[in-house]
Amino acid sequence: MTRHRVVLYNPQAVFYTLPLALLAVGSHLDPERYEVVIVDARLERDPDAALARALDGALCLGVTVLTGGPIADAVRASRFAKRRRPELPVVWGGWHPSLFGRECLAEPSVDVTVQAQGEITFAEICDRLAAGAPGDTVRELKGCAGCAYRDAAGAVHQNPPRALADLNRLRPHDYTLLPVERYYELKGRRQLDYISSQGCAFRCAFCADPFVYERKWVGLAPERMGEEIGELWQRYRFDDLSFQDETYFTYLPRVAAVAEEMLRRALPITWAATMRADQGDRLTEEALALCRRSGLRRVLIGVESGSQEMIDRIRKDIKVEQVLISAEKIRRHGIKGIFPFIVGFPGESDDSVRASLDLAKRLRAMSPDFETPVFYFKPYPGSPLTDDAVRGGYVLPATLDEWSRFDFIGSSGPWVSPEKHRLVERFKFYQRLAWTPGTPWTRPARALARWRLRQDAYALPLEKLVGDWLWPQAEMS
Ligand code: B12
Ligand code: SF4
Repeated sequence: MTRHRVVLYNPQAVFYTLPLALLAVGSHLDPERYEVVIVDARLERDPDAALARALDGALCLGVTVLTGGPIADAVRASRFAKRRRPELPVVWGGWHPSLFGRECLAEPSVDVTVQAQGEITFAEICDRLAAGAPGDTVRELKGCAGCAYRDAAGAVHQNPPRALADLNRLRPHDYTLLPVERYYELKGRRQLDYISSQGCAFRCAFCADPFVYERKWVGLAPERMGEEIGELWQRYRFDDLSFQDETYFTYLPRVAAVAEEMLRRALPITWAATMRADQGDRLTEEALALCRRSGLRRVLIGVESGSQEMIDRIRKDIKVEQVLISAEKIRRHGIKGIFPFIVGFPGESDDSVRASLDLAKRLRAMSPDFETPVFYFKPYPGSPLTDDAVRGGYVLPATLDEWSRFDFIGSSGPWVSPEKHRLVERFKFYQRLAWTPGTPWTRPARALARWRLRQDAYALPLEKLVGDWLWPQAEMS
């Protein structure tokens, strides 16, 4: 039987999380029929040369695309592939093509876009491409659920969506498709990324997940996770496992069962995952202790706002008290916490921003192991808040080129006045200075920063001017 080569491309970026999306779609292809080659531009000195080598004789190219910066390299790589092999079908999947499946097809180098969960859709696309006549292939995608495509005459077709499949029916992720040790080197630690669920049952109004996965959630069974994690540890000897699930603590009995699976195998690892404040509140002391014993070292709990009114407006469906209860619980168990906040929601009052900074202060002071990054609201597409902003006159990018410049990490949207921006930036600086361990020389500056935070006194920020001058690239959060 001919084995077709399928090339998967991860665009350039400045972070080194394993390309789990490509691992997922690549692993689900039948290895008897397909040879999967993953080209991760983050690992290549010359990504074009690596892509050119891989594309020779390939059946198709798949590219994973997040909204923002990665789009530019995704377009560049797709055009490069088309220049070399004009007849080669180029398939885009991931969050941006899930939100803008038809619009992405305005780019001539993209033939097909996949929406939401990609494994089964991509396998069907590859099967159809492998069965079709060369050069005639893209027309064969009529009726293939979960994708949109451009036919040979240039017309765009959107096929019906595909139902979310139970992850336990999909093939296990084949990490041998990746040079895992290279990622360890780049991360500077033996940390393995792993995903155990897809989708999310909640409805936060700033998030695209409810739109893309329609508030559905699917997760791997604990027994399968125990087996996979055990085997992965035997092969890759990682020290830390990073769960990339949207909300890992969704089903608490599953979380406890996975912890038991890890303990049963006596894996010498730590792990980190995401938790909602309501889930932390419901989690029993015994279950948390079990997680801790199995290696839980850190949870990320999205707080978003310190104002209950704003929390309700963004439909986070948590209570401020639940944040504090969860924080106190994890502190008692010696677990680290990251509590991200978002300020600058459209129409957000000064009082609401103050309430967020106050809660961030309170959490930060609870434990040296707590971090409280503060981000500005970004109207990422696919969320009700973004739709409201657009109705209110906010103009979203229209082309892929504009979308590729849509990362406003570190900058604020139009809903933050210059005064508010100044206040938040000063607050972030003094929080960092106050709680980051330093040398004896910086002790007076740290004491002054704590005093400033207690008094909310951020005028004449001389320390910040010096800090910005010395470390112009300091962390943006
Ligand atoms: C790890 C992660 C990161 C990492 C690295 C991202 C990376 N490229 O690897 C870091 C920390 C750097 C990061 C940064 C950011 N992230 Co992030 N991140 C994630 C996270 C937690 C996991 C991604 C993952 O590996 N998923 C596992 C895989 C299996 O799922 P998947 O990506 O959805 O892939 C499936 C389908 O999409 C599809 N598919 C995907 N690619 C392809 C390709 C082909 C060819 C096919 C056929 C199918 C296909 O099939 C896959 C299997 O079903 C997701 C949430 C999540 N759980 O997905 C958020 C998420 C992707 N991040 C998001 C955001 C908003 C950000 C940030 C802007 C900052 C922030 N405040 O969080 C930045 C900047 C991103 C950027 N523009 O560069 C959003 C994306 C929104 C969007 N429109 O793109 C998500 C969805 C979180 C959310 N709910 O809002 N992120
Ligand atoms: S922010 Fe988190 S909890 Fe809320 S809908 Fe998105 S993924 Fe779910």
